[in-house]
Amino acid sequence: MALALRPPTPEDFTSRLRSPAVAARVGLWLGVSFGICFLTGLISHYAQNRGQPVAFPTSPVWGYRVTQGLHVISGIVAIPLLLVKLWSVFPRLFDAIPFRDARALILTGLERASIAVLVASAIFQLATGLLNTTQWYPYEFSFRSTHYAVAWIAIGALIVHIVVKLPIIRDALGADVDDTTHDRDTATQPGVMSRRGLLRSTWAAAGIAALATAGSTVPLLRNVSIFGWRTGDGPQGLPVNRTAAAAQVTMADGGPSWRLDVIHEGVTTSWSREELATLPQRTEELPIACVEGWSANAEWTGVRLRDLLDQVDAPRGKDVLVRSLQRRFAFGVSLLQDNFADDDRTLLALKLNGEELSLDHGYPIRLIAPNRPGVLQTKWLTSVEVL
Ligand SMILES: Nc1nc2c(c(=O)[nH]1)N[C@H]1C(S)=C(S)[C@@H](COP(=O)(O)O)O[C@H]1N2
Ligand SMILES: [Mo]
Repeated sequence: MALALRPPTPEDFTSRLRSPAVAARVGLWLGVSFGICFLTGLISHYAQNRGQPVAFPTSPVWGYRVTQGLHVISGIVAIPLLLVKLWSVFPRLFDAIPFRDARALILTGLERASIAVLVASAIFQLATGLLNTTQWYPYEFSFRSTHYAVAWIAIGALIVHIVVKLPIIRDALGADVDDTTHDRDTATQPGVMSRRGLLRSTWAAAGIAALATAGSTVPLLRNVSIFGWRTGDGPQGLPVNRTAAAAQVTMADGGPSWRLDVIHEGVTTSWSREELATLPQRTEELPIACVEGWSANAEWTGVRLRDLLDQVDAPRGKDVLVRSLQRRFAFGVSLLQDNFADDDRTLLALKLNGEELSLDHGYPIRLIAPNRPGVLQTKWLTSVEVL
């Protein structure tokens, strides 16, 4: 056989597996996972933005945990689906380009451009999302704003794609999997397996991907999820996201001279840990639901933020800003919209699962509020300011 150094042509792809019948079926579930990712991503973005016109709700306490878990699981499921989808349509990349027909050339160009945007943005979202769960940021841009912006591009390109392909999608989904009506002319040979076999393997791959990772957020799957990035464990029964060492906070920072400054109308009152411990201590079961794709429940004990605000006569309905001792990285401050500040379950925690809070979990004191992204559950507090 002569070795021809030329790009492939449609004649090189003869397998019947690569068909609209397969692409439409895998594409349907890929579309569903992207839809879930998009909606849950919007919720996460809304929850993290400051000063929302309609406040993000504080109930149910597990709400954000569920939407964030769904976001990560549907993103993981989308990875094998996207790979099979791209494989099934790959030969189309080498279709002849109608250079002689100006109108056809423009249409082909537009179609290819829209597919290029779709494929690029889909791969970008899944890749950056996956890197985010490993907490590896090998790029300069801000993850959140970029992942959010590209999400709109991806979902827009996806809608265009579905609208353009709707007739074929309808036909393909309405007919038997082995129907060949819309096959490419050169797809004439049986593949290495049946189309049904390929689909079954695809669903299995997606299911395994979900099971192997979902334990990071679904307690029942903790032992099954061999590739989970976080188990439910860690010091005091809860994983640590950023350690005190990484944030450059030491035990000395929270030593005897540590005070929590409570600032209201320009007046600062300072509270030692002992003084805070004399206020009524409340216990709440609340999750940490990390935007980086893990979550876990814990039992927190400490001072109700509202009780402390009452001590300085701060009225209800005010936003509150909390600041951390930490020297490096963002997340050192977070804003509680008034409904979070006034919620009875919002605590300044001194204890975790019955033990004195460890340094990595935010000693001397940390914020914990219901239905709140983990990234806003600020550790190592130094001040609480009524705005
Ligand atoms: N000051 C400060 N607080 C912080 C962080 C941080 O980097 N600095 N990380 C946040 C993130 S991303 C999460 S998920 C939770 C995790 O809390 P844990 O480490 O106690 O589990 O803390 C939050 N509080
Ligand atoms: Mo987080």
